[in-house]
Amino acid sequence: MTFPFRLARNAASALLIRAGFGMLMIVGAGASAAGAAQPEPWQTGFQKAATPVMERVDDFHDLLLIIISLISVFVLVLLIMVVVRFRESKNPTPSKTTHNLMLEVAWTVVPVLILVVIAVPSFRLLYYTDKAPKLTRAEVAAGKKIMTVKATGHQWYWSYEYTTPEGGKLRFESRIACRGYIDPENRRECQAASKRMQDKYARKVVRLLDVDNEMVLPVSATVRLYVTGADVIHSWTIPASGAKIDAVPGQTNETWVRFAKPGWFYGQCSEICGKDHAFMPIALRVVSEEEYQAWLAEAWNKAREESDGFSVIRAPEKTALRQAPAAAIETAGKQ
Ligand SMILES: [Cu+2]
Repeated sequence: MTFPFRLARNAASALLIRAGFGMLMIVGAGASAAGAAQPEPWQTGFQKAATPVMERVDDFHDLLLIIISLISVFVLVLLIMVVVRFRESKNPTPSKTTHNLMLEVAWTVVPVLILVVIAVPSFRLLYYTDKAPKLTRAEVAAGKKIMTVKATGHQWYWSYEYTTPEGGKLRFESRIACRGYIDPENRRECQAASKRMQDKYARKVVRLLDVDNEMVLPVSATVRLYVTGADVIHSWTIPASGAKIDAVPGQTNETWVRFAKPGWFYGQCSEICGKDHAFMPIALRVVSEEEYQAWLAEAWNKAREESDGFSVIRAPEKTALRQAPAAAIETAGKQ
């Protein structure tokens, strides 16, 4: 479902919101890591949509922008009319009218209709973000699968759980890489992180957004995200993905993402969760399928060695047994 407003986006959003900041945004755009989805200096609009969900969020935003702009202009015109036509000098004896049935029906019914126009696409979008869409036959034939990653919010870091193709399940912790350069201890942390980033990805560390172990996803894969909290309520979000979901202890919430292009995507915990709420960013690296498999193999090695905050939740052998109950029962029957 695509609104006809997609085409109008540049015209409407850019003109209404960004016009005055256009030049400043162009100047500011050069300041960030190339191609990364993160806030820009003087940014006023959304980050560029990277998933189908965010494209729809953009469309919905544009629809709302048009509606609220029309309402604002209408109210402004009414106000100017009142000020000009009914000013004291022009209209010395005001009317004592207190009721007008048609007018009162209209100003009740019209807002209700406007709300209905907003509610329909709003609910449609809400349900679209709720569950990963089923794969098409062509996608299944091409061997595509819906993969699942679980994110858990902790005071004050995130942890992620992945399943390897062999059935092993691993977990790793993802902690902020650089808080800032003022406090000497943080400065040392940032310098070390910057060196690590330079060696590994040939770029600087992004203050407040980069982490030690980033989440990694294959490009164009449909990823079901399970999100929960370990202690208090956190909220997992990456603005460019359109996913924003509460991490509630004792409950697993679900949403999904599918990134169209590789790159770095950033977000921050979005539910005030304690003193270091501002220091538990979400960093995601979207890579090709081959790079993803290589990363997963490396992650599994780290998990087995229990290094870098990686650990094994479930070894593959046990899972293989569990996945083949029929064969196990058959063997048991023959004995
Ligand atoms: Cu949090």
